[in-house]
Amino acid sequence: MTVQDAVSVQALAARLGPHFTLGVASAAFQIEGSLAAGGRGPSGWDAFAEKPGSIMHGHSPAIACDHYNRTPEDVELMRALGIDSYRFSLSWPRIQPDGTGAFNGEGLDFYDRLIDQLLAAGISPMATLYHWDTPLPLERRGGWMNRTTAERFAEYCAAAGRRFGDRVAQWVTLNEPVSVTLNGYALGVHAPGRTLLFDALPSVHHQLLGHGLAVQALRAAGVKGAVGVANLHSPVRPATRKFTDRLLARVFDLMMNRIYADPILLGHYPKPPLVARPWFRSLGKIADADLRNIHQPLDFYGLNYYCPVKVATGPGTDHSPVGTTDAMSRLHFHTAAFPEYGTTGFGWPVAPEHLGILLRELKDRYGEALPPLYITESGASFPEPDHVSGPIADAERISYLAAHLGHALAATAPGGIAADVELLGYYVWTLMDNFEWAAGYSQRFGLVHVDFKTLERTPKDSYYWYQALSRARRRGQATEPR
Ligand code: IFM
Repeated sequence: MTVQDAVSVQALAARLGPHFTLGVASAAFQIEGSLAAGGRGPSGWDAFAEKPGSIMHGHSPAIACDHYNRTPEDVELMRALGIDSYRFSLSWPRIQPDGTGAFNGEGLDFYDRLIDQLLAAGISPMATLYHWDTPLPLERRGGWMNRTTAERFAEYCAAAGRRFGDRVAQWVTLNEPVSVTLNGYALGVHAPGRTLLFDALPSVHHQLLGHGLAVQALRAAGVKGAVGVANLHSPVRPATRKFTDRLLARVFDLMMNRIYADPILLGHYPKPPLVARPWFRSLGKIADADLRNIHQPLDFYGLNYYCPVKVATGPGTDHSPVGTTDAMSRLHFHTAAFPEYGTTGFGWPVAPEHLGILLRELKDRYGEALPPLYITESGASFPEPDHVSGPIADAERISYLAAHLGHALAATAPGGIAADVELLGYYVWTLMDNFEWAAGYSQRFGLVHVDFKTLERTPKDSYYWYQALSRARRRGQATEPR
């Protein structure tokens, strides 16, 4: 760690309240491997990943980080890291292989062990119920395009609540429904690989309904923990002041952010600008009863933030290494670069100040309806070698994390631009390098390097930086006058 990093650690630690949660986040499909072991059923992602050309370099998720077999080692890495909380996801097809009917004892046992190991290590479990691995039999029946998936999801959540509800501190129903709809059903770059464009909108409504039914199912199961959701929010900016750029930016903001947050927090869908209404036709007429189900009181709101998005008129290319699809070229708009910012390995702009601005925007939009908030994901990939013989000097990641956490704290501190937002914690995406969906193993987001040949874990400098932050905070608390 450089002198500068050590200074940033002390400065940041001094600004963390005594109850502020520091955590790391992950997802089952990205780390577990053992896809056919322990009675797990296949998911839509298993099938998608087998299709030639769907995953960069033909990488396979079959082993990933082998976390299923290396859980104690990974929990020990987290204990030594000094985090308060670990956000992981339960794999639906590991718990209920067909997505309906019988539950899989071995799958339930696996998560029992994980949760117990976390608690023994002094780490509080935050469990996400859905991080994109829909059981394949349900995906074959239309997945989230089929309304009954929402009901199946709530049944599985009830079972998870009954089994783990005595020990899980926070429950996240869905992770980033926007990524599922946009990448999976609209553009086809993620599972299930459908290219429905605006006709994918029913998958929004059914996921939201699944969320609302799951919240009720968890509470009916008597879970002790807090219940929330994790939405990806990307502040949207028009490429120019031109009327069409501004109009399309409004439409994109609606598709990216508001169509998920508004029904959950306000109980209604946002109204598209008049000229764009035909694009939203496939959402259909929404029953009031559905909106009531979706609009459940939440204990917290999970915010995943990576970068802002710039929108420009006309079809074009996107800026991720996953590439452009034919579907994108049929749209009336495209995302454009932010030349003023540096970029991550994914080509995403590094714009930490937008996190503060976003927190302000959320409070302006939702006011009292915005629950206390966790940043449930924040992190960056940078090009790093596949094989290492010692810690990686990942200064860019340290400065990314320090800047994002710093901006979030500054914005929510007294006198900050979002001082009225109650910020409860920050989860780094992610503990260790893992299977980054369609980008395979090409994007390394971890605090810990994983050699995907040997599966050896090597903490990076950023791991030691986050560890120092956690320790400095604890030291500060110990000397704080009561
Ligand atoms: O890896 C993903 C994660 O699964 C969901 N949020 C964004 C991350 C980085 O792309």
